[in-house]
Amino acid sequence: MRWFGVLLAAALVGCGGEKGPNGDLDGDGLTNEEEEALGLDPESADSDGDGLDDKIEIDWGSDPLNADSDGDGVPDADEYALGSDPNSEDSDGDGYLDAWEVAEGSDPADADSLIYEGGWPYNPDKADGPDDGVAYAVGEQFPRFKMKDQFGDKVDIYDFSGHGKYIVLDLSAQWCPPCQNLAAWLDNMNDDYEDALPGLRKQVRQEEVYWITVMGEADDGSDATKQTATQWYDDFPHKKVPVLADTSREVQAHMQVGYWPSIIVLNENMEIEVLQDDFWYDGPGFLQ
Ligand SMILES: [Ca+2]
Ligand SMILES: [Ca+2]
Ligand SMILES: [Ca+2]
Ligand SMILES: [Ca+2]
Repeated sequence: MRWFGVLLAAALVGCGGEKGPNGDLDGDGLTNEEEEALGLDPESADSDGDGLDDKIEIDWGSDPLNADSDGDGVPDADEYALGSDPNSEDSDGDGYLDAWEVAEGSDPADADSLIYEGGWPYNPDKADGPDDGVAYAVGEQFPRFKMKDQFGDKVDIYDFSGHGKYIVLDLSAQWCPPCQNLAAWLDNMNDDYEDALPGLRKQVRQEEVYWITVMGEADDGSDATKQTATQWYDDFPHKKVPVLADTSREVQAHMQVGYWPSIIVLNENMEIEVLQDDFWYDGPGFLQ
């Protein structure tokens, strides 16, 4: 009966130990049988080589055979470290995609951490614009200004490009009554401009048109500051309108402001479509 004993020992090694179905060749916590059923590599604890062991990915819900489960450009290992959802492009549902938040330094797993506190649009593929000093004429591209808004965020106006929307730039002074009336109309506090600009404020509210207010001067005529933007927002708390402070009067110089408010309409490529005169005297033709 000696031969039988040898066979039995061989069978035990074959069915048990590290190589058997219940074994764990790569020591990752998943049995070889489980790995085979899932199509994983039983000899590699990290089948897709993304830095996360198979068992961790199974428990967490990411795809152990894809280094970027949701294909959003943020690798699973990074999503794990960030605490974001490996199966959602916008983990916290705040409207800013994970990849954008990682690029801009906000927290993709915290809906209170935003690229722009105001929730302004963002364009990850925005082109470079010209510097200040370009011609101020219909068809010319508007310069790429960055200014602080009412929340203290530095806003790149080119983030409003590429969304298929017109952008109304309204350069106002805090002390100027027509500017205040315009802001009040925009925020539904009066109807002063409804005949001249029918339907426009509704389009702004529905984000079919972007409206950006640029504060050119404070209430005493001095340079606008971040405080000027904050005070304007306190007076006219429109949720869709960024209020930017033109602290060094760059935009004012560029727009060659002759009176307040001054208006420019840009298309999605940041080209000037409408100048002030068209806007006020012919109505907002760009809406039709
Ligand atoms: Ca294993
Ligand atoms: Ca992995
Ligand atoms: Ca991802
Ligand atoms: Ca987000």
